[in-house]
Amino acid sequence: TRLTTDFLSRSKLAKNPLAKKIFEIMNEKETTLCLAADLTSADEIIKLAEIAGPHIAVLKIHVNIIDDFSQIFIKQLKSLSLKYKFLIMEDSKFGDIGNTVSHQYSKGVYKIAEWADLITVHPVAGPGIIDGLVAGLNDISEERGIFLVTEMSSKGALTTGSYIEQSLSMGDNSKLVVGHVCQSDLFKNPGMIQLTPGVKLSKDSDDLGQQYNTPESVVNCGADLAVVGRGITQATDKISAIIKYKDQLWSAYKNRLS
Ligand code: 5FU
Repeated sequence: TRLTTDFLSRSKLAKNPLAKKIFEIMNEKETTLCLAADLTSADEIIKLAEIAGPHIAVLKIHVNIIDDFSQIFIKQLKSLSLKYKFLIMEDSKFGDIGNTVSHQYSKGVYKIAEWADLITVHPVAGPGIIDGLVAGLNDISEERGIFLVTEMSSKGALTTGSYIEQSLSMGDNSKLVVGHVCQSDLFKNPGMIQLTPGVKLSKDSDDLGQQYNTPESVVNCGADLAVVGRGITQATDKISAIIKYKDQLWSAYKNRLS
């Protein structure tokens, strides 16, 4: 089954080339950590990426919270991603009709399609949203992948029942989809990746609806990649926090295999 198959074997079952690459990076660097660098200063993100780089598989940002976004920032981030071998995810959570998302993906100030290896997408608009994103990749030659936001981590999320079922089947029908953002073991396909946010060393919540589970419990609930944000960004000793999360996640993955 998906949860007991190792990443290297699963890399061979992935249909999307970037899904394959994520499995290979996790296997090689022995990390399933996706760092949510939710900082509003470009320099702060670059500084964090510089120390986290060797220990993460993916660096996730929200580009529209950065006060001083520039193409120089993108260049710096891109060069760190090559130096340390991690992928860049822009957590846009696209959610509009196909025509609109095709523009949001490739145009505007950010031109996300040009630099984000991975993006997130709400399936709420139906399969046309994926067609729109594919259209947005017209001029892009690099491999790209999307995660469908199938189940959210926050309290009272509306992502339940048949919404989840339909999101899973949207994922099965598109080669662009590398996996699902979700909280539980919802799918069987070992070539797809479960990305799970809401991870902290202790089970906890914030004041705005976020709900946290421990590294061990999210991995047992199927997480392949685990998203950690404030658990790291708000730690006084960031490198120790990074390594702590990385190690706990990796040993939980190893235990899951046996
Ligand atoms: F799709 C989702 C979700 O269901 N929950 C999330 O928390 C995405 N996220 C993102 O993961 C959120 O936008 C943050 O960037 C990150 C979690 O950050 P935290 O600081 O670890 O709570």
